[in-house]
Amino acid sequence: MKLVCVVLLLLCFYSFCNVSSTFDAFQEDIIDKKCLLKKYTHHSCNKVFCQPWQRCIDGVCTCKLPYQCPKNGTSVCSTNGKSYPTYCHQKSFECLHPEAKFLNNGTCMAEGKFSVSLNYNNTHSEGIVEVKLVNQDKKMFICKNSWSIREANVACFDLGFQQGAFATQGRFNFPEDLQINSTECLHVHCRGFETSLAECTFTKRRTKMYQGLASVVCYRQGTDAPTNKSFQCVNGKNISQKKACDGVDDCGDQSDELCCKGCRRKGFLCKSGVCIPRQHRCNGEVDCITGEDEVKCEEETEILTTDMDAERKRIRTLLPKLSCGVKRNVHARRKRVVGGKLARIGDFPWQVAIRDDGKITCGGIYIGGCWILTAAHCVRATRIRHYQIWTSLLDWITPNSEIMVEKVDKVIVHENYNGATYQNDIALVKVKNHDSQKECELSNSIPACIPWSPYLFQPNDRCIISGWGREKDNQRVYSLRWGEVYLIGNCSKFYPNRYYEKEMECAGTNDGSIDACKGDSGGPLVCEDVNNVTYIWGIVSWGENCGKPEFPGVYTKVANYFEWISSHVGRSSVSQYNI
Ligand code: 4AZ
Repeated sequence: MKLVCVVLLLLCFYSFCNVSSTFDAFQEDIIDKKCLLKKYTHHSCNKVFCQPWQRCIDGVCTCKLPYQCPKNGTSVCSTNGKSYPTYCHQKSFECLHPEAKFLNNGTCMAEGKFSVSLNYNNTHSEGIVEVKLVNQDKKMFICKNSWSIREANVACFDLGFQQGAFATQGRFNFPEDLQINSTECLHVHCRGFETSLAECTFTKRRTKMYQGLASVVCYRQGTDAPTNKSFQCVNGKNISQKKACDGVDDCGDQSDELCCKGCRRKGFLCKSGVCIPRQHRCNGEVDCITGEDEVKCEEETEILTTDMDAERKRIRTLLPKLSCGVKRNVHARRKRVVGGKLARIGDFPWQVAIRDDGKITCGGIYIGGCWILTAAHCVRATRIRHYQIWTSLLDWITPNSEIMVEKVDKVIVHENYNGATYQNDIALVKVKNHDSQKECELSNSIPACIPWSPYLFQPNDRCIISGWGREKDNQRVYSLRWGEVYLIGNCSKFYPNRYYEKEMECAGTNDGSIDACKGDSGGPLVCEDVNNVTYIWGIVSWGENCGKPEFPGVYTKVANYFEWISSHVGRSSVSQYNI
């Protein structure tokens, strides 16, 4: 009997250990270790949207100059004593001069400043949080039940602790009289991007004292040592590994939420590998760069309050929007097909053909203005007089009436294009402007969007290729054809030593039946996001043979060339977001 008990106990213990070790494995598993090496933060626009007072340059959210803000709004006062015409103007000034924080909405008042202090402790870095609001004369406490790491981080930023909070609560001794007198406390809500508690929304609540008041311990360098159970934030703070990928920005720079393969209970996983708070799903503001947190929502949310978060959302709606990737006349959806299908007029309004001495040699993609994107191996700067750009072309044996023919003004081949390895197989073609008075545009054509982040689409996403290239059996094709392909990850296994992950993309089908081929080069591999906006994910570049499953088609990864493209055509004409 005794022996049985011991065995049972051992078994129990063993299975318990097993459970906890699989749990640990799970925790390890949801964090993408390779991604952590990139040190992404809330300023990494490959992963997140920039704030409206910032713009994305070279993958980093950079301060806008105040004049780049929308003019529309009401004035805001800053801690430097100056008034700004809008919240965006103040935040962009603060972005450049961090000491000038937000003070209050409206003009600056002589008296009634906002302040935060930590009390009932001997140190300046921890204590019970007390605030004085601008239009109230007495200091007040904050209700504990409204206090989370998000608010605690903002309070610590406000007090000058750049890594935010270490803990949302500490053990502090209240003076007795305080416990009896305080029947009111402030409820506070922050979004996490704030640099001062003054930007958060406060509401007055009656409280029962035993519910408690908010306190905080701000993080100081060297407060704790990293262990194998801790997660190191990009800002240097250590948090518990359990808090990474839970949708809550514990780090204060979001670095614990940007490299996730899955999210814990409180989080919602964006396709881009970012965990956002579950409450942000269907809240009327797009948080995932891929947009899926705001689709399939039951009802539209309407913002009624006039808090600073609502103001930030309003400023977002005022920023200039690019028009790209949206077709004018979308035909009714057709059944999925295997094998290339004939395109109809308006199906691929960004597709162009490049003619060289009367022969269609390559495809190209209209990106707006006078600009066509194509493969470097398709064009040479010395041959511009031989080229013509044909738009709206369907069949070159029996031309349709919509066709336009443009002459070429300029060819820009990527300076690091390597004809032997096909690295940087990308070029820009500028067509001649007919009317120098007007901005250049290609009538009947619609530009496709340039992806600004390599995280917009993922392996297995369904995308579309199109072109006048040859069939598998090398048969000539006279009409524009298209087919569905899937993005393929880990393509080095098909092309060892020839595939460059950062610069190239592979796409195809399991049986190889759909593929680009000779003559499709320079043409588009496009993918649609959740809002049916079309992005140019790849440019047809190379591949071993055509239609062989063991050799998928290789494309130039356009997202990698966002900066290169915008440096030539101008940032404002290619930035869909983050402008
Ligand atoms: C070519 O020769 C070519 N199967 C383009 C794409 C592919 C192969 C060859 C991909 O232009």
